[in-house]
Amino acid sequence: MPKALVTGITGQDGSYLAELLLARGYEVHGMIRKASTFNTERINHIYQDPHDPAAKLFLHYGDLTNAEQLTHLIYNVRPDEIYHLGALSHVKVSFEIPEYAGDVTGLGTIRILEAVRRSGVRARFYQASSSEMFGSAPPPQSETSAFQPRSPYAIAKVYSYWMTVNYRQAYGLFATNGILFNHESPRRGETFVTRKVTRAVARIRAGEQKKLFLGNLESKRDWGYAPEYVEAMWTMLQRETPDDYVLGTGESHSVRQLVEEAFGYAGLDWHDFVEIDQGYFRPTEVDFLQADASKARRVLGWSPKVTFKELVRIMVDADLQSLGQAPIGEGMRILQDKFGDWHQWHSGVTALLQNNGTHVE
Ligand code: NAP
Ligand code: F7E
Repeated sequence: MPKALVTGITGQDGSYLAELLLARGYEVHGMIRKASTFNTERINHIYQDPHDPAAKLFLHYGDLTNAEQLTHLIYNVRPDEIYHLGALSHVKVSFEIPEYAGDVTGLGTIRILEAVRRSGVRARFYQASSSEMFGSAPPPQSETSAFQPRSPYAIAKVYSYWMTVNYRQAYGLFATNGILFNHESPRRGETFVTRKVTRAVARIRAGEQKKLFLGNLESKRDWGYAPEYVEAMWTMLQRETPDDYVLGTGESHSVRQLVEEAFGYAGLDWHDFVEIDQGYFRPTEVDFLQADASKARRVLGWSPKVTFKELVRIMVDADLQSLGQAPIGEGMRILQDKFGDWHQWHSGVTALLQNNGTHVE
């Protein structure tokens, strides 16, 4: 049975990836942080009592700032694959706590790579690189575009990107960068703009919120559907040789278009609800991201199915449902059409896997 170690397992991507790995017969080890409140909401549904002899998911306390613990974990688990997804992932927050962003999102990666090298564990390594690294590079951005990062987060990711390349070249590690453009889902953190908007739409429709305060409406992003991206992470580590790949839809839209689409879907006029708060603007913004993912299409056979409009509908419907409101319904239909089994629609990747003939439970 292959063994995987996932950092950031409690995050959006980590939770979808853990489902996928369990469904593919892996023993999954996840690193979680000690918090005084519960931070395992996204993985509670796959949690297994470790006393159960059939248990395949194991959680370990740790932190990306703690090299000793990371080394201990890698040496003891001896994973075949490491998916390094843990990070301070919020760009705006990285401006507020830049040193911490560098420590976790930058140095956290070298702590893992060093643990792998020193332990002699022959694990394949996936680094969660980001389209934010392209910063002000002109669109469309591909693997050959120059990095022009515009935030402490992006700079820390550039450091991690090059460390991953360096360990591949210097020590022959199977180390791969997935350079992922924005990917979203009903499990997206509530302060990222897509989820902030779709959640507000649902709350306004339910009479629980009156206004939505946003920052820059003009920046453009290439937004895709997260469960499709974690599938490609796995595919990257199954290749014969390590390499770096851009993942994105190739479609780009402004935050303004996102707002129009989400409110419009719910039958609301966004002008009645949205106000601009300068506090949400960033000291330096990334204006225009649009992926050229032709390499991933050619080499990995990966092409995403969910479009921007569909993504917004999936997320608005999910947020309505989570408030106990009736979904408008398009989002559910999209998941059913594209992935089958609409009963599992909120889980997304569960539906994806069932479509492939495997089961999570
Ligand atoms: P996310 O939902 O914010 O999850 C981040 C994960 O990292 C959480 O599990 C978090 O744990 C963990 N973490 C944060 N600080 C940590 C620390 N000091 N020690 C250990 N774990 C820590 O992020 P995501 O959207 O799933 O993204 C996954 C990865 O891909 C991140 O590295 C992100 O930067 C990168 N990425 C994301 C996108 C995207 O559009 N989603 C695109 C490109 C790259 P807690 O739950 O305890 O906070
Ligand atoms: O911002 C604008 C904001 O925070 C998107 C992370 O997963 O993707 C994510 O980073 C855009 C920016 O994501 C608000 O200024 C306007 O232009 O949702 P976001 P991000 O910064 O693109 C990349 C690929 C990652 O790697 C990151 O980890 O929306 N915007 N008003 C706003 N953004 C937020 N958060 N909140 C607002 O009120």
